Amino acid sequence: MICDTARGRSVVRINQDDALVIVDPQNDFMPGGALAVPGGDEIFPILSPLIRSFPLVVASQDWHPANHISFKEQGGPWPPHCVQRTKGAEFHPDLDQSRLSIIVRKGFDARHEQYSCFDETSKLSGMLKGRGVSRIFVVGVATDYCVRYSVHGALEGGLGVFVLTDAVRGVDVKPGDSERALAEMKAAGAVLITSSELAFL
Ligand code: VGL
Ligand code: ZN
Repeated sequence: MICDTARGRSVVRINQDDALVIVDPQNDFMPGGALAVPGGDEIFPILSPLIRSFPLVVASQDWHPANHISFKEQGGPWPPHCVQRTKGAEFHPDLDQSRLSIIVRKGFDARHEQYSCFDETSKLSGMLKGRGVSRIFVVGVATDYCVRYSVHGALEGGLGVFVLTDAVRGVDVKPGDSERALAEMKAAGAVLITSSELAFL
């Protein structure tokens, strides 16, 4: 990790090979939505300055057909959410979309759950590495599902992965799921930091 010290605290200096990856910042995952993540919308004020500062900004979008296998009426664990072309699937109005360079949709195959935006179908690791990206900084929802699986996918894809712990929120179906997910990401090689530890040129 490239660290240096400014006023006695250690910082990670963001450079041209870094990308911000915003996982599923969609209406249905925010308070009032179909699969609301507690405090999900608290991430947006933290994201705004990051979106303006990172050289490359990527967002993923859960994008399900109405008969997706993860929905309760199909035997899955979740209420219907992020159905293609509905309001709930749209990015939340507090997300600054002006600097989004890549949008990755996932979960569009009715028969397969797809929590990771870095799996073999999305080819996102290869696309980012092809653009010279070596490190990604992950934010978004939900810590214990799509953030978790995306982080593991990106590590497997050979990217350096940082998770900004103040800018992720989880569902916590079981209390502590998000904390456990973060510990597991760290054990797998992700670096857990907060947005206040980032420094921009
Ligand atoms: C997610 C549950 C179902 C997520 C997506 O974005 O974490 N969670 N679909
Ligand atoms: Zn989903």
